[in-house]
Amino acid sequence: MATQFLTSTSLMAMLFFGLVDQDVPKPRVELKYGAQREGRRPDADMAKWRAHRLGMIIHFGLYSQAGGAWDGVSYPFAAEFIKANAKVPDVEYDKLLKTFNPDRNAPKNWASLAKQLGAKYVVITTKHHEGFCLWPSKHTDFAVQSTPYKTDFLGEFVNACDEEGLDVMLYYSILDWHHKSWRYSLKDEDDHAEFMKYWEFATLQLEELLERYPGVKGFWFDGTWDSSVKNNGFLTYELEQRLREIKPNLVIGSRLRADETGARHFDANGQLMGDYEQGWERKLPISPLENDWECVMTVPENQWGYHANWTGHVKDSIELIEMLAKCTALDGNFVLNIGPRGDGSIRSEEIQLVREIGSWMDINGDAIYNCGTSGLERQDWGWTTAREGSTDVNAIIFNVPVSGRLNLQLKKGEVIKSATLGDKILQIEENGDGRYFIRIPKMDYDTAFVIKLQIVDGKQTVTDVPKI
Ligand code: FHN
Repeated sequence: MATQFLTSTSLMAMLFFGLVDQDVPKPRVELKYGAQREGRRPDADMAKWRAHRLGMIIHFGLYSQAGGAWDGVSYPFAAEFIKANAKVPDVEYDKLLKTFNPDRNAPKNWASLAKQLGAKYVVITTKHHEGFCLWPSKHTDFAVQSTPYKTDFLGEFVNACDEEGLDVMLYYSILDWHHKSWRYSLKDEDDHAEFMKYWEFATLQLEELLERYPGVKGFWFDGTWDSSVKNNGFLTYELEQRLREIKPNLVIGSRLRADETGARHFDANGQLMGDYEQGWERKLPISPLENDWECVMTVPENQWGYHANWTGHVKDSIELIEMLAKCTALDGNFVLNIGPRGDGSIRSEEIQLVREIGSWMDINGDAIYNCGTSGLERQDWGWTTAREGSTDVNAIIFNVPVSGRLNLQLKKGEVIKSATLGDKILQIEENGDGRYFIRIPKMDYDTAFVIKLQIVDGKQTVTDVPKI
């Protein structure tokens, strides 16, 4: 009796202090449609995607003509949702086909803009939730061939990106407001049969995209949150397998996938499905992640497509540059969204931001491309990045301390050999236990800047270090 009492008391104590949950490993779930791999994908195509660090995503479709308004009423919620926001009937919405005629130079202009940004890859909405396709699809008329533009807008953009040396990823929304067989949930057998027709259509379209644009690097899926998709994880598994059969080196994020338990992105055993974590929409993690990941970011609040009337906070270039530095420091990619107008032109605010970020990247790109976490302790003056296999560190400074001293904590056994800002050699003060102060010149800094730190093993002889 006493033993029993003690046992249940200690069990209660364990439950109270949360020990049971932490210490007892959860039983592994046997999954047929879960993750296909543990850890990061190690091949060259994935390494290239990872090394890019900066990308651009473009939201363009019929909705771009409406600019967030319908019948003279402006809707503040996401402009690309105008059909849903304004409850526009199909027959009215489909009239936008008749006026879709962007500038013929738009594909080249956008590719050149992405290049100016310093992006290494571009994601473009081949079909957003509205269902309109930017390529002449054999499988639907709700596509560019039915518009005055007529020719293959997507193909022209893919070619323009090739000419600029940019990798292309194709955004494809599984959710489709236009296709009559799309279902949000499958309530009965009829729904099921219809949804299978939709899935066949989407599969054919994706195969068509790969056939038409064989050089694309990957797919960027969206609109997979409804129960019709997430409760049928095997469909997403089979689709991913099919695409990889056609092109094995494709990069595909985690948004497509659900497993048979309905878990999305990460399967029921906590393993990432797909090649990188794609859930970082308009937010960033707080520390480096074990898996690859990518953040997509809007300039205003939650507007992806063109909205004529931005409201709320609009990000400036330094805010976006800091997000880019933070993504790199935390081992992720940063992708900036642009929402061109229906005529293919881009608003001046976005062009200005691209120029400012691009100019910063021209000078400081070495601290971003091919870089990732430095493994150093976070400091409140900014972010540190490093190339894989190198102990040298880029300190990217966003908040200049009034003291003129940057605090830095190295890893055990390491010492700073030099600290440079452009061609200036900076003074270093050692404080013991791997703690350092680096003196930065007093001047007006108008943007973030990078100090290069040469870091060596403490056993090496350190010479020529200017001490205070
Ligand atoms: O609903 C879409 C939205 O319009 C936009 O395309 C973003 C991009 O990540 N994805 C969806 C919301 O998660």
